[in-house]
Amino acid sequence: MHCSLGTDENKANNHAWYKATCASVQEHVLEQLRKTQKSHYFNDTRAVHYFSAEFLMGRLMSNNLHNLGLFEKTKQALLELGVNLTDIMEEEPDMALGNGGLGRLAACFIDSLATLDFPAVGYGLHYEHGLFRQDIKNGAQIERPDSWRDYGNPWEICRPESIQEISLYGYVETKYKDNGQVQKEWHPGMIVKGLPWDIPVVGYGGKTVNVLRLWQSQASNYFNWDVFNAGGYVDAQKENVQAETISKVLYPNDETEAGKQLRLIQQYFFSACSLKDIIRRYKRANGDDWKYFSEQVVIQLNDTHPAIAIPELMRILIDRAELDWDTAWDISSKTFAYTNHTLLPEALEKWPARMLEKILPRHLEIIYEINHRFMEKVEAIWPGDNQIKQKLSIIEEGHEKMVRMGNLSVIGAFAVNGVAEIHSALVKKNLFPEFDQMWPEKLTNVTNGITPRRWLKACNPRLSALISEKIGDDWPLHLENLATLDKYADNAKFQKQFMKIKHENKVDLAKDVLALTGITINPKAIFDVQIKRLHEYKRQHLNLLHIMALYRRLLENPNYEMQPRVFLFGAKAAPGYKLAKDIIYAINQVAMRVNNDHRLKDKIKVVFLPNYRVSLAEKMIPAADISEQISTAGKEASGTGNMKLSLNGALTVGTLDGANIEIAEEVGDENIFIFGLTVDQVQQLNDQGYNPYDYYYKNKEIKAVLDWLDTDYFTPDKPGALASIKHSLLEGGDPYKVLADFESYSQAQLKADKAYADKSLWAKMAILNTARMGKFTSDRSIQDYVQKIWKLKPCAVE
Ligand code: GP0
Repeated sequence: MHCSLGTDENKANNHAWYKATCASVQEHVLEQLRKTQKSHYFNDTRAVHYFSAEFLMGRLMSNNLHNLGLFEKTKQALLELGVNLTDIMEEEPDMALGNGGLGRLAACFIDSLATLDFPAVGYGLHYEHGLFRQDIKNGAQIERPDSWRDYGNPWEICRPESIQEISLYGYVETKYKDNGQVQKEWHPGMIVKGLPWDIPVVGYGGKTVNVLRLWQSQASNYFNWDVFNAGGYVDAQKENVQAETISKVLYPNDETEAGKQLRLIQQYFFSACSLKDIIRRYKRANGDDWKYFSEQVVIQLNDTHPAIAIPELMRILIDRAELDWDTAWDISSKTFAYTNHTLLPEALEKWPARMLEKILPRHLEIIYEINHRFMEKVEAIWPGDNQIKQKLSIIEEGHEKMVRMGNLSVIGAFAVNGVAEIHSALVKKNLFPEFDQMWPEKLTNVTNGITPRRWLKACNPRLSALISEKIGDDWPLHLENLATLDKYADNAKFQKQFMKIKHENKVDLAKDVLALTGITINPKAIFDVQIKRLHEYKRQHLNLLHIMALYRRLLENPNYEMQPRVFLFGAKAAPGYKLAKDIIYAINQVAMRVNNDHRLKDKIKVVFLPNYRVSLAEKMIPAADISEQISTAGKEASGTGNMKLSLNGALTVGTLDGANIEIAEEVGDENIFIFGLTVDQVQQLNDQGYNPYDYYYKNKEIKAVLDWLDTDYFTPDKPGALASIKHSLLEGGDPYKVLADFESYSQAQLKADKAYADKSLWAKMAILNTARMGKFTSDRSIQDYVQKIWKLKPCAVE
């Protein structure tokens, strides 16, 4: 505090204490960072470079303290100074540089990479504004800018010595060398500087500290008279993007592509800066010899967002290093691997060829060449089959020519993985079957995971202490050891301890809920939690319809038997996603009515917690009894919240989708409430022609709750304000089969209700969930990547 803030403990507020604590922790972090870099350098290690447009890091203080093994010491030290660590941790803003699952997965992965001592660098964008802050006004979502760096970020280090420059716009000149060979030269119209910020990533145990390197864009004073004279500059100006705007803001769309130029520029900007950074490091060790590049470097593309790195590396190898195409392709295609995160067609990125031509003219040429050569391969396998060519081509011909980044990624990568068994199977079967046929080894699965350091040890200290008391304290590194808890599942004393902790966590959350919303909830009620981005396929509206059905049952029969239940939601909607926002509004309107209806005697409460984010998840997850994982089968690639909740002893009510299937395999069918159509049944229903009206007319309850939405019962001043939901489920065709799954969902909920009434049974089930989640540590995911794809060796750090 004295040395870095120039302030005094007598006048320090919580924020100053927070900053001072960071500064003293950072000393330890940086010492290990230095040792790690030295060790990687001297051992000349192969490293993975995780390219991701998103890293949803959340807060770092608690995580760094736990991983350094300094949490208790720091807590004590501060206590002696009269300061409460938990309070000052609340001063830290979340690093919300991501939308949801994809970005949080990247954060869990770099934690595991450091923990397992693998040489790894995370590469991404240093957004000035992360995911928007969500306020709720009169029930509706309002977006406010997120300003996570307003008071500085004590963890990050600016590295002006490693600035990179990247090019945009302009034109390509064709030249002929003396030997008659063609040489291409890109004359850019604009040059942008990339300034790297390093966030140290502390492995558990505090040995390896890797870095997450995030690029901030800056203007350069470059003005290209060449391009101007050739008429290209005017073009570039027309679409000119101020350099500083490139890293200004994270696109707030989860799983949809806006097709915006700035987004493409963001993708190219961070991919190109990162590649240059990698190549600079490689050359320092290997000079101009490219022979060892793909032995030293593997690049993982987190979705197609950084796929433009493929033609960028090809450009560097051909135009700059002057390698021939085959040599360049051999290097490039041994360097990249690609993770697919979704089958939703609206999330598969495509860029208009015209846009690429304007912004990255040379890259478009290279993409055409990659495609041309690939089409020859296709012709050799399927001679004369134009349909297959059309399907596999990187270029989609239509009234507007599009570049398909998914196809480019599969063609340009040596490995492609889905994120859960079922998802990977569907990637092979439905998304890329011909690619699978061409390269039977290329497509594979790596089931997602979560870091148990953040998602159990740090966020649930009570349960962590109990577990350590029973099975020792190496479970954060060996999560499979949780299986030892199995033998306590029937132990009455352990059940009591386990459920007492759950209760205390619920009491804590109830306080937060009161402070945040003014709603009083009863910690004895079932805490039923659905936390994830708001999306039709995730079906928060199925949950809502069921809540309304329960409400109706209670009104019709005041003696209707059920355990008191608190339904807790946390979800942000993309600002332009109208129906998603309508669903948030509906949840809040139903909440208002239900929470104030004294006839219900608090049997149901509904709470929508505003501004769901990592730090709020850390409070909700330890307090959850029920985990809602209710996506339409086939739509949720994996899910990762499902793993966090189950690990903390919540029971899943879920469909056979994504990683739920593997969770069910682990915990056993008797410890999970599975419902709904399977992937195959959804397919059948679609084939035979799905008609949501069948369910509407057949099931009285469905009809009643849908019709209820049309009235003014929940929106007294505005009749019909909730009608869009009903509309989407009837005239809209109910694309996500909400009505088809309603009855089975309702049954599963009834089962859960009955199970909760049996305290000992519930405790047993909850314990078995925690005990059987070992598979879902991100350490296992990383080991899978290392064995199947990255082929890394750990590198010990002093
Ligand atoms: C998938 F395609 N996911 C996308 C995307 O654009 N954003 C995103 O967050 C998610 C999946 O929906 C997931 O199923 C998955 O677990 C996660 O990526 C990580 O693989 C939601 O948790």
